[in-house]
Amino acid sequence: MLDYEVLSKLQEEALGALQAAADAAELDAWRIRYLGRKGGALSEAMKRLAVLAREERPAYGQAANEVKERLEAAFGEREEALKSANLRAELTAGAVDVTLPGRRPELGHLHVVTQTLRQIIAIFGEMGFQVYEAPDVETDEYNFGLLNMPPYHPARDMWDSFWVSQEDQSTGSGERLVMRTHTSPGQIRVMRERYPEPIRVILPGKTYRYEQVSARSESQFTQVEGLAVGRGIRMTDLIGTLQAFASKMYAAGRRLRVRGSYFPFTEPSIEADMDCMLCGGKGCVVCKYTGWLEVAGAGMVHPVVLRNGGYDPKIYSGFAFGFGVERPSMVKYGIKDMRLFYGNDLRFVEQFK
Ligand code: FA5
Repeated sequence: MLDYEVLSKLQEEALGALQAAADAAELDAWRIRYLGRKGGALSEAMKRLAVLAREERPAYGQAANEVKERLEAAFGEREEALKSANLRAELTAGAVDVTLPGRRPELGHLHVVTQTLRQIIAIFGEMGFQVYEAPDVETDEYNFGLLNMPPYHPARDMWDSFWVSQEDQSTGSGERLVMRTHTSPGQIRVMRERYPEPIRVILPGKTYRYEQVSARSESQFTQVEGLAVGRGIRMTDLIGTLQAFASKMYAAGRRLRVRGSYFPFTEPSIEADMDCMLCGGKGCVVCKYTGWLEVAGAGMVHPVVLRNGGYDPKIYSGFAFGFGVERPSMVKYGIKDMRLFYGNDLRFVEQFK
């Protein structure tokens, strides 16, 4: 074979092998095999210079150099091409399709008791009742004393209480503090703030009782207190208000029953029951098999309480009521166990979106 033919054959073979090199390692192996200084195919071909006739050497040397330059240039191009192909592959593999629709994060929603509470507030709002908020932690005096239950009054036993501390740290008054057992202490706070104006307010909030938790009772529950004070307010205003509320809150035709009762801070006192929607009046665990659900305690504000609030009972009269929110929610949504409300079971909570 002629010397030049050896060179062109070498070039042809090397260029073919270069196209077959598919990654950096194969490319490097190619470089060593063809362009390596020691033992590389081109270096070996250069060695022929030594055996060629003197006049043939320049032309052969030039031809070998041209092959070398061509191979180096081809190597550079192949290296670039492989690098950009690799980069493209990496980008495609990790590609994010920004045109795909996103996943919606779960949105929170109001708890069923909060929803019911808001409906209650809206209904009383339409009847002209303002919302007044009173503290969750009360003094013994507000929770009991000013509501006509002096210390050691037997009626205090009606409410099993969570006592917080032996004394009011903020005032150092030495008074006992209690988690309010009902929203009624707010009555005194509103009267003392609003005197001598007429009052028509509701006081919603959490209440706390040291009680056995059951299907119909919780140790922490929500109450809505109502208070109206003015001149010439009567029992019929109270019953009418409760009836109007019941017919707006529940489907028309709901029955409301009023019976005499006792609360130290109202005189006379009543309790309002609603027919049990859960069993249709037949009797179930929630209505204690009576067919009726006790929904509210109420009455005409006791003269002692009016006086404690600053209103002269010879001039003013008033009515008050207090009811739980959980029990009406049970009636409205057919919930058979009060413990579900605060049991932290999302399967329950998410039914009321
Ligand atoms: C009272 O708490 C009085 N303060 C209500 C009142 C206000 C009477 C103004 C007169 C004038 P009673 O203890 O009955 O009353 O509670 C009122 C309502 O709270 C009950 O009818 C019931 O719906 C709800 N309730 C009472 N105890 C619980 C409990 N453990 N769990 C859930 N709801 C309760």
